[in-house]
Amino acid sequence: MVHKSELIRILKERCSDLEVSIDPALLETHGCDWTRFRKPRPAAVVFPRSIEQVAKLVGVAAELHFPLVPSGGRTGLSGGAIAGAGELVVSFDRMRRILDFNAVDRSLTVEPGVVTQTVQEYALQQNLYYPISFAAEGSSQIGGNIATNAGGIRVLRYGLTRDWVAGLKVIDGRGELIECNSGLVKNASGYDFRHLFIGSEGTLGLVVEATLRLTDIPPPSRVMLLAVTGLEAMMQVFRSFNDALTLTAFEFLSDNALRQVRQGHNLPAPMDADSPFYALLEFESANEQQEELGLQCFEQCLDDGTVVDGVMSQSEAQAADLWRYREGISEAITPFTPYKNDLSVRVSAVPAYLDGLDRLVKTHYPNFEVLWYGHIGDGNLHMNILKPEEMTVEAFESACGQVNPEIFALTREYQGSISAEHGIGLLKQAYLGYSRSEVDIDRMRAIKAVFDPYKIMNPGKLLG
Ligand code: 2HG
Ligand code: ZN
Repeated sequence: MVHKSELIRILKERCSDLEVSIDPALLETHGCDWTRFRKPRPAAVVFPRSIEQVAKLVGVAAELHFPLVPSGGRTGLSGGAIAGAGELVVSFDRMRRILDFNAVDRSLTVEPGVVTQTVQEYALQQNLYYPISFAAEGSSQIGGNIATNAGGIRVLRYGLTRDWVAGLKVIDGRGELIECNSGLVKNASGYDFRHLFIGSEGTLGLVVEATLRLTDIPPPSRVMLLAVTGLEAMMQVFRSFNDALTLTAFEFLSDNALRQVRQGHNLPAPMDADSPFYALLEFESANEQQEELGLQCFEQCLDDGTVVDGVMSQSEAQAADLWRYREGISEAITPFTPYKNDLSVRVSAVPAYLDGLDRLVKTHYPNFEVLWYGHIGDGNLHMNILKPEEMTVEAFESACGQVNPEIFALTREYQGSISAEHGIGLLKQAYLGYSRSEVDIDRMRAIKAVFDPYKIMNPGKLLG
């Protein structure tokens, strides 16, 4: 690897119109994501403004075998955007244009640095809807969403980012432009590279343009927050609502997660009763019958004892207030440097799996506070362990990591995933073998060699 001063000299010479920064404050902010377990140490940050600039830059990096770390909204939680070993960070902050809207195709073509919420708002202005939604949508960028196949709160109704990408332009590790699918609905002409790049965490190439699908604006919805008596009960509640109505979200949180979110954001108690778990659900309610059905389900749950209390939104503002109890958790616990696991199993396996996890956690972490929340309606559970104030980050990470083999072995027993939606990145890299076989990992390496022969695309992430 050439020295960073030499790299900068070459970049200035060969990519003269490229913005290059070595401002220490910028290296600090742009050299990492939301994870706090690794220190950023990038050589420099570059801000390309066009596909041509990206292609040229990657071409030079390929020649020099100089590692690149793509950087979007930096809201990731697995260290996928950490430049901890002197890499060059490629930020997409200057590629934020909406390039095209096509009303007939119902598609939107954007540069990778466009913020997720901007896409949602633009779609609404066109009387259409972009359904991918999650707490970090106000800062996360589309390129990063694609690189991690972002999920979020409405996956059970609308699927993942993958389902909304109709076309992609990518610069691979040679600096060559790859055009995938051109916005087509049908295309049976062989391997669809688009799906290799989605979820590849920047290890195969850099997303430089995306064509997203849009859909109809959904009917009005209602949000309920319910006090649920246990996990078996949680799944029964899910079943009753899911059978009777069109659910757009079914989330859960543990009692201590509720306590933390209330403290962190100064929120009032949402209801009188206390419960070990709470469900936050959202259902389409286009007419009075559907609302009535929702209330009937609620009463049924009260009768059969699965739910002891609950509230339902009567307006959009109330719905947003209820969502804060769930979406505000991650931010509220950030000061505790939480150790995160992002797990998934099939929905039907959730109660038994969570029960097993809970037992492991109680045995191994009796002195740590462990919070549960997540997208239980699609089988995705977020486990957060809070760092005791007196403990160093290093000692805490190591203590948490010691139990990971047991947690992940249990996950494997259920044929689940050690990363549901946050990606493998740097922090879960050592554990990939719990979700993917050796042969699979070799296959992934072989694919990487095709698109990234010089090993410059986010090295060390995902595959190690
Ligand atoms: C969420 O669902 C995010 O709130 C963050 O995916 C999860 O903080 C986490 O562990
Ligand atoms: Zn999540």
